[in-house]
Amino acid sequence: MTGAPQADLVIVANRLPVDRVTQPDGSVAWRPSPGGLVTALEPVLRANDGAWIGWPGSADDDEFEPFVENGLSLIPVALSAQEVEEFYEGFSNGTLWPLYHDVIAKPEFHREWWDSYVAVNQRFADRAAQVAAEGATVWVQDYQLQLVPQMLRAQRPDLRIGFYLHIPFPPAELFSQLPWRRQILEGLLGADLIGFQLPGAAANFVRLVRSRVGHKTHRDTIYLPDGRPVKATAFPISIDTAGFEELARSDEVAKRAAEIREALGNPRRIFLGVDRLDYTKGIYSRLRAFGELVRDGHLDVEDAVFVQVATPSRERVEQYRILRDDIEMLVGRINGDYGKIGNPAIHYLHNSYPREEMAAFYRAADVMVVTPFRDGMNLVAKEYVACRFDDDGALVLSEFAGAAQELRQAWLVNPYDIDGMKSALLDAFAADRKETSRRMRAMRRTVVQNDVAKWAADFLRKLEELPEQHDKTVRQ
Ligand code: GDG
Repeated sequence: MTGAPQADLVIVANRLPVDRVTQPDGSVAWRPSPGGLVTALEPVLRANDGAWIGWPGSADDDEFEPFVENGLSLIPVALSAQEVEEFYEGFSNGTLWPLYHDVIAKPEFHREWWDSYVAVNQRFADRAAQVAAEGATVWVQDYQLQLVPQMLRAQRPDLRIGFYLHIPFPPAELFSQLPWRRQILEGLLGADLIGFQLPGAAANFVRLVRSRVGHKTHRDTIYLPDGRPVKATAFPISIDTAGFEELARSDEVAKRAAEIREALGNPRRIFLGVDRLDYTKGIYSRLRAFGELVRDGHLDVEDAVFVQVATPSRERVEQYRILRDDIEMLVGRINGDYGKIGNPAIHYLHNSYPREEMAAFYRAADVMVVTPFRDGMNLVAKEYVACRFDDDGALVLSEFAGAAQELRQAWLVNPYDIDGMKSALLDAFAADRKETSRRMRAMRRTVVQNDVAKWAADFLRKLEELPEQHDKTVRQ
């Protein structure tokens, strides 16, 4: 393939870590879309002649040649408009996303979507096979690309292949609904190491492989008939803790946080929610709980405001449109019924913001409310903790977020229990500084010690440590 470098470390992800922007003069430029993953992987990619394969994010682009942006070697994979609809919005976000998140919304099963998923996974695998140097390490990311490990191994048995699932892996009772369950399990088994957020997800996977595919397993190891072992292990993801703290400590963010508090009328307590507008995140229920506290006189809109940042997401998928309407109707009702001039109960922002503004929100907020029905990890909870260098601030956290397994000192809630959420919100509202500090200090220790760089290093070390099996592999 023209222009493709040979890389010793290849990241394969649905999205490239850049967005394509068209300049006023019509020329194309790339704007970095920094996320935790790229921050964590940048140093290892640079140290290993690394490359990142992904979709640039707009449909029907011509196939771009590989390019170097900010020292990172980026390799675009193009999707047609139909593939965006069938592979991305369809199978990835209309089938797998709801199925893997406890069927909160009903997954749709369409054979054309599956066909598109197979075709796009094959394209990513082919590209990785061309780019990876002899004996290289390839790390495939997330639910959109679960067939890539097997497709890649079929072409390149010399590679070390890792896979990481950012979302939950469901129990057998749910996963088994999937008409293509066996193909997905076999797709993943092409990897040497499969990483999950939580031990329970890894256990779900191992159990399914044993019962559905019939391979022998022992603890976190699966033995394939050709003798190749596959490990399924938990690696809870994290954030760039030091980066967030540094941002939160800056004078600009301090000033902006004070401006936000002022603009909200300097209430006693600011509640904050920050989520992609997604039905897994429990936004509707949390706002309902808050609205009832105001209705019943437990909270007064002059003392307490709720700021909900709902970042636009998957807006062409119908369930997301319905959710947006429902939430906006609820916000309108609560503000209409209980707001006063200059004091709405809820400030609802359907928008996305720069990182600095997010840090200012985290600094300004007294009570962070994170109440997903199901979430692989939830980075927002960890980002809030990272920004609270003052050891203050309360976190209300769903026990169904992966983060709840580490952030035990949060006010843990069951998001299906509205009354339980109401009392947790009130407790967090009323908690004194001694109590919030005790809890926050403990959570900060966890997030400082376990950042995203450690997550990436742990995964890659484990992948490198696995015994060299490739030369023993009998190709069938
Ligand atoms: C998936 C899994 C898992 C949000 N709005 C803005 C903005 N954000 C940033 C947050 C945070 C990220 O987006 C969201 O991450 P989450 O972890 O909360 O949720 P998902 O998007 O569902 O992520 C999840 C994660 O993958 C990683 O493995 O934790 O369970 O579902 O970083 O800060 N960032 C900016 N402006 C916004 O308006 N700059």
